Amino acid sequence: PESAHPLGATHPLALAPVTGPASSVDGFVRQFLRNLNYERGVPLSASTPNDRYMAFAMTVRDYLMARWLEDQKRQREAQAKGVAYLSAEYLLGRQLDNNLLATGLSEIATAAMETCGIDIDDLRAQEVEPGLGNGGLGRLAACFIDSLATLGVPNTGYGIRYEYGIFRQTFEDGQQVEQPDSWLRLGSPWEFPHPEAARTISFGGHTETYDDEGTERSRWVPAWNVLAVPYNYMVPGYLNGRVNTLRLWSAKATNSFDLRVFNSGDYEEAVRSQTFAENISKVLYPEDSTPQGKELRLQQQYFFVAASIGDFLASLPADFDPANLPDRIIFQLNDTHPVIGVPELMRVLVDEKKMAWEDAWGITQKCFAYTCHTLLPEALEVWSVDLLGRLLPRHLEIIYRINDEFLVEVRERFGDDEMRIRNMSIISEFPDRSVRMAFLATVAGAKVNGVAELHSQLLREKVLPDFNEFYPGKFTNVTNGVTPRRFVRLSNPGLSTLITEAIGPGWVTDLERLRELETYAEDTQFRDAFAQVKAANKRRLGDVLRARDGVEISDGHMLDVMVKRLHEYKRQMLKLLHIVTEYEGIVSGRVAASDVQPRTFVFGAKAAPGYVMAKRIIHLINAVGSVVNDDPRVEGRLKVLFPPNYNVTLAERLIPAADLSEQISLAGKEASGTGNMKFALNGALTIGTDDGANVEIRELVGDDNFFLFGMSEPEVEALWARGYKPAEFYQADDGLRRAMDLIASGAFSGGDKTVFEPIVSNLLYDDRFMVLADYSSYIAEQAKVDAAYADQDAWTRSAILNVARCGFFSSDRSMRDYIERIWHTPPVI
Ligand code: B1N
Repeated sequence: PESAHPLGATHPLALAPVTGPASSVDGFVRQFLRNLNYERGVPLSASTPNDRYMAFAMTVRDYLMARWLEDQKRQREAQAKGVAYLSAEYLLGRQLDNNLLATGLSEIATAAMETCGIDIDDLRAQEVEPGLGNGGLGRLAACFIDSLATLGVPNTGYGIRYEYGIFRQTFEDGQQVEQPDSWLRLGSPWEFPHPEAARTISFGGHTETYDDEGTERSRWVPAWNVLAVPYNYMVPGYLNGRVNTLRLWSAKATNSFDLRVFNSGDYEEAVRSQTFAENISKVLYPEDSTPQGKELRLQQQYFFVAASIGDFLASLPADFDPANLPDRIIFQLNDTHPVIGVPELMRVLVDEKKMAWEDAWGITQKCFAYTCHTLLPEALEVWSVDLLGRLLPRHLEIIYRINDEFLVEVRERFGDDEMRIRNMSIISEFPDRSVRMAFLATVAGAKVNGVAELHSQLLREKVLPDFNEFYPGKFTNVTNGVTPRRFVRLSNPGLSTLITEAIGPGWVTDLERLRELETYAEDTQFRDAFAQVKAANKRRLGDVLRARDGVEISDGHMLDVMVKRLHEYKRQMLKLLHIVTEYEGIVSGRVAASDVQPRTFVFGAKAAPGYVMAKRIIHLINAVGSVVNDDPRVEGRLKVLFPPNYNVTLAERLIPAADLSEQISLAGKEASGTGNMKFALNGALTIGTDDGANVEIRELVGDDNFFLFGMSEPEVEALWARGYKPAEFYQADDGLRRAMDLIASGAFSGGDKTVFEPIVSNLLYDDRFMVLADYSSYIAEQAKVDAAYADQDAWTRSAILNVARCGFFSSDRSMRDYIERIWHTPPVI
């Protein structure tokens, strides 16, 4: 029986007020030593750094525990509507500092460790970040759950506990080599496994019909099962005592696998099938934007979505009427990866709860909403009917019926317009019969949103125009955001102090208040202080890069940073052509090195392991870097740094140190970008195209504080329509020709002309992302950047205005937009 007490015990001793350890240095030390002794089983004197990190993290955890238990209980009892965020990725970053911040314990904890002779920075360094995502999409999910906890909105984040997250990138001879990311090797203090709450997830088999007291019904007779074991993680709000839950599922073999040992006597086979089951949550697919349609990926998707939907339904009271589901839950689909949840909910309602199809469909259409994160056609997920039918035969039937009924409605509206029917069908026939998951999500979702204004507009007009016409009002925009807790308050303590001294601490949860900094942009003292923070951040970054990679950042250099996944549409090649152009100018003698504005170009980028062109580009960046960095003629005025294994932890040091943010995708290709927001909020100026959320950044900060270049999306379309011939741009621009020729000459490959030839010829004869077309405009704008940087004080003023005007990009604002336009889930106080 549930007691009134959050800790659940009816024993009189447990009825004392629920508190964590005492919020004092002594209280912290006591709990730390208790954890060290009783949880790690070691005395302080014999403890390892990992013991100390684990005990420390557990201590921070202990302060959150009572609130967490209270919130779980409250959310059960309040019966308020909540958000189930379904995401295959959560790129969380390190947890320790975030949890210290959320509890307000930093000072006490630091002092407590001092009394134990422990440097808290050594503990921080122990933590391996959970890299359970590829890039922007996964990091966005992490920002969103942080904001929901901070706003006090009931939310469970659902996802997969990959045993191996995004690979660790190393370079060998300048080329990317992937290493497994065994982030769990030393154990994680932040997770709570609940094997007793495991859910059984079925796959394969066939369907059959049966007579259910006069009604013909379908049912699924699956062939095999796996267990989904939930691991819970705390998601604390910022200084508000709220703790939501992130529930990640781990695959385990069911007993039926073990039973085979008895039945067949084939021990090896039994172990093999166990391994097979547990493979499902073994590794994150390292593809960003280009899913490969692999069977294991579909297994992962169904595995976590079925477990999550089942978990939510099981949390409802036994007498809950499923007709009321839309009053209690919204399942937010983070891209198409969880869309198999749509037929899953239908299956549960129709086959298991015996609901009429029409009723179940009405409910389902209210319980899901879909966020699209891309415009690239190759990124729109499709599953072959073959594969889907083999793995999830009942779900395929359900999808067919959804589609049949949908197409009947389309015919009613538009008549027998076969072209339109073909274009709108959830099932596509060519090249193979397959299910278009974005279409399924659009038909099922109460709302469909893009992630920036331009992206949402293109989604309506170019990607899903027929659907937009068919469902007026279904499409909406919610511009992405980033959490100011991690990406300003934690990552940029110097700037945070400066801001708080100027306008008070309220900005951390009300980021629009940064506007109050506008007047400070005119204040010389403030500008000096701001510039000093930037310089200090560069030194902090220098310390990190020296320790991790043995490289130095030169004093007085502009820090020009491009960090994001390596993809041709993002155009790291354009950045590289700029560097080669500068270098070529110096070595050809046309430009005196002393006339070059000193710059350090920093890249951070992982390439999908199977993306050959992306890996070649990484190789070329490294090759150019080693030549440029070692050439005495450059006099150290140009430097290229490419620290390997860019991740959240490195981002937190890099972004606050940057002067210039490179956001240079081909217009119409980057859905939003979120790195762009992080840089602007940390006082970097942007050089960027009119793409994704850059458009909104520029509108807010003003043209004078943004370096715009390149074709607009309509200009891109027009150039395609005219017929794009990149070689013409090569012929027409001397700088471009010299840069390309220098690469082709083997200057960066020890004279070998073959190594980078595929890059050069791809640009000359294909260039899908129009690097050459935007080159001259980019170079011209970079000259303006140099000129602007020469006036340090004016630059700093612009940087302050960037910070002051980008409060809009808080993920708190994104969450409020979702709540108002899509979810209708007010905070529960
Ligand atoms: O999602 C981010 C956006 O800011 C970026 O512009 C966008 O590129 C990114 C398949 C994706 N879109 N699609 C993916 C990731 C993994 C995968 O397996 C697709 N990531 C984005 C947040 O909205």
